[in-house]
Amino acid sequence: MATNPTTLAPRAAEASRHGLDSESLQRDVLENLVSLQARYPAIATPHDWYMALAYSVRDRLLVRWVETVQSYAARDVRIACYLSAEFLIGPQLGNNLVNLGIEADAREAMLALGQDLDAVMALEEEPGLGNGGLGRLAACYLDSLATLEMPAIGYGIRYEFGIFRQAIRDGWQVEETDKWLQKGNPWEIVRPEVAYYVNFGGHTHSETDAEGRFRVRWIAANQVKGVACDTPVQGYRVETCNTLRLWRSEAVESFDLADFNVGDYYGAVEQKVVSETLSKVLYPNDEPEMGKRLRLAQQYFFVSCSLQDMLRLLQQKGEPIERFADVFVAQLNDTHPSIAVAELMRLLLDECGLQWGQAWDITQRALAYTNHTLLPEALETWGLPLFRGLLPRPLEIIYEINRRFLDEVRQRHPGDESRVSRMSLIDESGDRRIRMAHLATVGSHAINGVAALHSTLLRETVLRDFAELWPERFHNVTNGVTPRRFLALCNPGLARLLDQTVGEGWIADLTRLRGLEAHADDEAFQQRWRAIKNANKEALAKHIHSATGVAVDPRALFDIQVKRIHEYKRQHLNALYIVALYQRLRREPQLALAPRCFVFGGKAAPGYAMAKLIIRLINGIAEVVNNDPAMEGRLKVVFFPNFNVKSAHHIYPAADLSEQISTAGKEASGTGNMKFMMNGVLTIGTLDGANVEIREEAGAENFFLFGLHAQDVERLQREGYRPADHVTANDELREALELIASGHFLRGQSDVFRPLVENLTQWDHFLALADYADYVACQARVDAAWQDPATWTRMSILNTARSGKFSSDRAIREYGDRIWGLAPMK
Ligand code: H53
Repeated sequence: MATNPTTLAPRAAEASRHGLDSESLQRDVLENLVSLQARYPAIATPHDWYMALAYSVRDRLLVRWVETVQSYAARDVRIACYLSAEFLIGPQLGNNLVNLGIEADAREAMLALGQDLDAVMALEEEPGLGNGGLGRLAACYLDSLATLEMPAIGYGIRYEFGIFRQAIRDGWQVEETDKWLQKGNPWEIVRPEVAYYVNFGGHTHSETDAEGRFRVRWIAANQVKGVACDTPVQGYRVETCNTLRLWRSEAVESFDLADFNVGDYYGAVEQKVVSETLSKVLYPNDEPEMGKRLRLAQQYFFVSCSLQDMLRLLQQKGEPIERFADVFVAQLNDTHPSIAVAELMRLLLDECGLQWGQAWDITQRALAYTNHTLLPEALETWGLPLFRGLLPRPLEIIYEINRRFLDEVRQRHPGDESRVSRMSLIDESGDRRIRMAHLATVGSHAINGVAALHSTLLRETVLRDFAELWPERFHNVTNGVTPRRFLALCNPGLARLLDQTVGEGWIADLTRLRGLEAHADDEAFQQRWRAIKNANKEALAKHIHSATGVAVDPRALFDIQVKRIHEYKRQHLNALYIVALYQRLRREPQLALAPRCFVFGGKAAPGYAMAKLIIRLINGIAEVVNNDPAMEGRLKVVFFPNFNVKSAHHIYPAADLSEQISTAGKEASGTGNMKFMMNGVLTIGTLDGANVEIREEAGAENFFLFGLHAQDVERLQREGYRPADHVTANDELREALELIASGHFLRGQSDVFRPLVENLTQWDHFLALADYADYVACQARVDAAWQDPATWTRMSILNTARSGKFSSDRAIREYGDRIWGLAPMK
């Protein structure tokens, strides 16, 4: 794609194509320092140098970007639109350098200017426009779409404040606002001319138009304007540069006017503030459904802007409305954009004048839905009064979709009213609520889960009735992560060794890492492998020291659990084991136990008290263990604050052991597990999410497996689970729980951790105690393997070698084949 020299006049293309060599970069950085930052080298701050370099790199993206956009407009291609409330894209500079293939040139250019590229890159503020896995997945997929040269646009929200910054004070999580835009964002291009109006509130009015056709008009109480803010997404060493288009909300001037005319100036300003609030802040979406009006408004806002943008692009291409689904396919990333089903119908019916049947056909062909969770508390539903107040016209359309859909169900299953009420888009069991997963499913031609196990469970549980009705619509696409960011960029030492061993092609074809298998037992190769890991561990040790003040020994086993803090992810299971180890070492100082450094990282949703308590517990354990001379440095515990994409770059490459210990059946996929694996990290894990496939690929002998299977979990919970039995049966566990409850890890305050201990011993919703003994036994196998470096290194090499499946390139190819009807252009 995007190589057509006729799309720009050849001379213009030539002139705008900045050189990729170090001299031209150096020249441009100096020029930008003056012309954009108004500085000269002697007084330039490090941040000025960052901006000057970032703009120089951006210029190199722009010509590819413009050509890519032109070629999509001109050619008969289907465009994949990825609709997501979150894009956790991470720092951009390093990734763009890697994808343009100019990292070495940039390093040389900056050196010639007296600057260190790594130090300059470290200054970049990351856009935290996502909570965790789902948002980061969207970013990996954009990288792969561009790399595979597939026509694609990412659509989302340009939050002014992204995910909060996590500080740790007295061991507790404290949330601080994320002012990522404070110093400007060199990667963003605002397009005030690309703007759409979005209705809220008011009522609807039916009328018959001049041609005698029945039409519905939505008389809104309020309108908000969405303005496009674009970020280029450069593919790896290709000419394609796709677009991430995020919507920023603004006030609609004409709406203020009415108030202004009657003298209500302050009322008009207030309206403006409300409109601009819409894209102000990212919600922590992994909290149980919170019924926030603003959150629903955000979802509708970005979905409506995106669909209107697609209609405009269709028109620009000179295509008739009937061709909408031939030109576009929109992937709904979880239910957050699922209002697209009603909104596309509304646009086609009310704005384009299509009949229901035709509009419905287009909608279903254009939409596809990815489910990312089975947890009942995380499945979105909206109460009817809230929904009706904000979106009266979409609600009418949802009622009509539901009426027609339930007629179909009744025809297939006459008399089965319990099935009808289970499948209805409206949950009538309590206060009436709209089930967004049902809406997304009914409105889509394809529905997928994100790992093999999760897709199976999705078909068997949450969407069972739907899978019975339309089995052909259900798919699995196991998640993937980009090897550009999570290997090439963040682990340059290993990347160099991979280049030398299997050739550079691995970055765009990760299956080539299989070539490493031949070297897994080679002693000299193993030594190089270990040297790289050790260097990464030393680097992480420095980051840990500067972030927490804790000194850790890089020779210890780095045992790492980084992910959102949640009971189902079971950081507390890990913590219980550490307490048990601590007690063992206190009792038996001579115990032959390899030195370990446990590292935790991750944010707790601000309203999730139990998750915050788990953070406090980890910090409490860290304080006691790290300061106990009896541990002789054999045990260290660290909570690394503010885990984000930037710190992840240092963490994945430095780990020895990856903790993937969620209750089986609860983690849809996980993607951190894949990032660790690529970096040669061994997994201790349950048969949950993508762990199942990681183990299959790595080989059972290269994976530390423990724990109940998903069916056991389900059965145990159905039949009645009694956590106290496990406490009685296991003295070490009982003592660990008692020590925590006693306040030992909180300077003697015995009341603080009590709720956690009581929760575990009475309910233990996620079966941490049921899996405890097996986890401990498995950790003993880890210890034994670690004590034999040749065995460990072999396992590590084989994990990297067999990680090819988990490239997001593979996942995107599968979406292209199975769901979008879209092939890579390469
Ligand atoms: O999505 C990831 C999965 C992970 C799952 C996560 C996720 C969110 O980050 C947010 C909401 C949601 O429903 C699911 O928990 O297992 O790997 C990407 O698919």
